[in-house]
Amino acid sequence: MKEKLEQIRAEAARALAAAESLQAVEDVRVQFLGRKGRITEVLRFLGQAPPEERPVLGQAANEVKAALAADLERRKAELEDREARKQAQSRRLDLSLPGRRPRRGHAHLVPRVAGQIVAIFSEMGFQVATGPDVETEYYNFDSLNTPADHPARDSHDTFFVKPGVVLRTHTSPVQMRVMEQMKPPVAIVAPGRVYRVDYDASHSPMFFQIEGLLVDRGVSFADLKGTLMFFVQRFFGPDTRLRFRPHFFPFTEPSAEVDISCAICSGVGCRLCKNSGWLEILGCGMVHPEVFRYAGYDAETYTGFAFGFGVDRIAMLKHAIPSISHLYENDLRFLEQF
Ligand code: 2U9
Repeated sequence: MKEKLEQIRAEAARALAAAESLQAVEDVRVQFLGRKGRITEVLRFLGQAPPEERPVLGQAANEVKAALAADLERRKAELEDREARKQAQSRRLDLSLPGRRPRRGHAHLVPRVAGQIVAIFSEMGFQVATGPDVETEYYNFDSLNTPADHPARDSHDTFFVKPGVVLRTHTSPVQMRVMEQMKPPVAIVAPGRVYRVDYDASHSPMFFQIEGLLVDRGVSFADLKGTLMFFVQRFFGPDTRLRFRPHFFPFTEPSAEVDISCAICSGVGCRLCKNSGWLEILGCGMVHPEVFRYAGYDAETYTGFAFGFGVDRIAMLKHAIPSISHLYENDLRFLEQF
């Protein structure tokens, strides 16, 4: 029986040395010290040994049991230590590795062009004004002399949030709010998003506008022309020509649409200008006296001009972009070109 114990101990030592995981160590424990384990089995036969040998054998069996338990603990600690080292090794900071370069973004074409336009008007002394995208019908239409039955007020053209409240269809309400707050002279540009129920190659339901307003004593249509000429030649180049065509807007009188000589062919005729030599870029006019009345300005004392353009359209003309959807589909292969 003693030899048997020695043999079991040797076997257990071999099994333990081969155990490469905590689970394998546990398996060895069950195999030798478990309820049906090899040592337990030996102890069960202790009763059959001659009585004088029993204390010696019992002690020997207990010693083997204790030694095996200690071996198991040691092996377990060894494996745990090895695992911890491996983990630490894999997390070690390698200062020789090349740094990861963060991908740098850049401003989207539309706000960038908006910034360039605003900068040109700032040079002329215009201040920047902003206002809410969600507007009352009063500020978006009524105060701008747009009659209740005007087609633009239809739900086919304007997004209604609830009765009397719309997504602004132009940034004109910003100028109206500024006029309510301050007396002339006023010289402001209002950049911002606007919304219209419209969707094709040249219209998006949301687009970016910049409008301008200048009010003072003695402001004339000539001042409007000079201001727009300065802007256009700065933005599109010094040889750019301007053409005013009579038009109608409820908030200005007289009103005009403005064309520039084609930025691509300089007026010779090309695909961009549909062979006309001209590109329509903005609308403008002298502020309607009725609009002054809503603002609380005396139309006998003050005159003013206003203008408005779509930044998207200007960006498209400058870079010969064929469809407005390119600007808002967020395809980086397109956006990264600018
Ligand atoms: C006030 C008084 C007058 C702003 C103006 C236009 C002409 C114009 C369009 C150009 C292309 C809008 O983006 S677009 O569709 N705008 O033609 N806007 S005059 O007139 C104002 C604004 C505010 C108080």
